[in-house]
Amino acid sequence: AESSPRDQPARVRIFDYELEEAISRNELQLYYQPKVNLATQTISGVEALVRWNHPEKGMINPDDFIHIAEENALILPLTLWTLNAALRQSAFICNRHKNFLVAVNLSAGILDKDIVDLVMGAVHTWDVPPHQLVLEVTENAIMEQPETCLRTLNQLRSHNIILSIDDFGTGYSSFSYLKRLPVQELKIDQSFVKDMIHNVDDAHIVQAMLYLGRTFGLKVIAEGIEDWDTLDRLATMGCDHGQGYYIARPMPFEELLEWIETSGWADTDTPAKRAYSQG
Ligand code: G
Ligand code: MN
Repeated sequence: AESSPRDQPARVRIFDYELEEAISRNELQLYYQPKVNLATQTISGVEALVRWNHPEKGMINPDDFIHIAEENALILPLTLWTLNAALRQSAFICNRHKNFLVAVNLSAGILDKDIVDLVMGAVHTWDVPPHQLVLEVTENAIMEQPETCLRTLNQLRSHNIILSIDDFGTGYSSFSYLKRLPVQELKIDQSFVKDMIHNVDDAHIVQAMLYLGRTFGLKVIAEGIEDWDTLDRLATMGCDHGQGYYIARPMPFEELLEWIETSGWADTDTPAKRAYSQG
């Protein structure tokens, strides 16, 4: 592939050859962001988010390099690295806490049939029950090749993998496809959550998504919760699950272990240590 700078903000310019080396040089690192149950005040799992610890350019977020990986056939190795690292690190938590879910993002373009064996191989290798792995897929990824994706998602589902629609509400999917998707979770995109306290339209959209999710029997999770008011409003609206900076920022695995022990969000097996705090 041609090695040219992409449309990057001036701050970070990434070259595709660098990304190829990043995997072999072990420059990638996983950060974990907790997903919590707002109703029971417990941690329900984590979303694994890849970061690139670039030797000169510092810590780079996935938004700045995932699209390069997608354009350069690096997305499969990158995704497999992420999947395996996430399962390897969290396997013991999953085995200790049977309700703990580990989520990994799947990009467009890798939802073909080969991914099923790769995913099942990974859960076997790391001894994580398939029903504790969540794969997050965006609507747009699915809509690029709906028939292929549908077949693949059905196969993953037949192996008890949990499937989640990421960034829900921002894509181009039609309800006729949504109806056919074998998903268990719907993630309300953070763009609707961020201002829902002040923007009535956003609040109505969130409410409608909650209704839609409930009707289809899906677990609905709101992403991008950045303050107490939003968290409280969501809980009042009947949104049982949340994720966002107010609860916790993405963090390295060692910090996650400490967070599970010390945060107000109790682990999955013990009663809540304290009520919501406004601090
Ligand atoms: O779309 P997806 O669920 O994969 O998005 C996760 C991204 O959103 C991560 O990059 C994460 O750092 C970011 N994120 C998570 N919580 C918040 C939040 O509360 N506010 C903002 N602005 N970004 C968030
Ligand atoms: Mn996601």
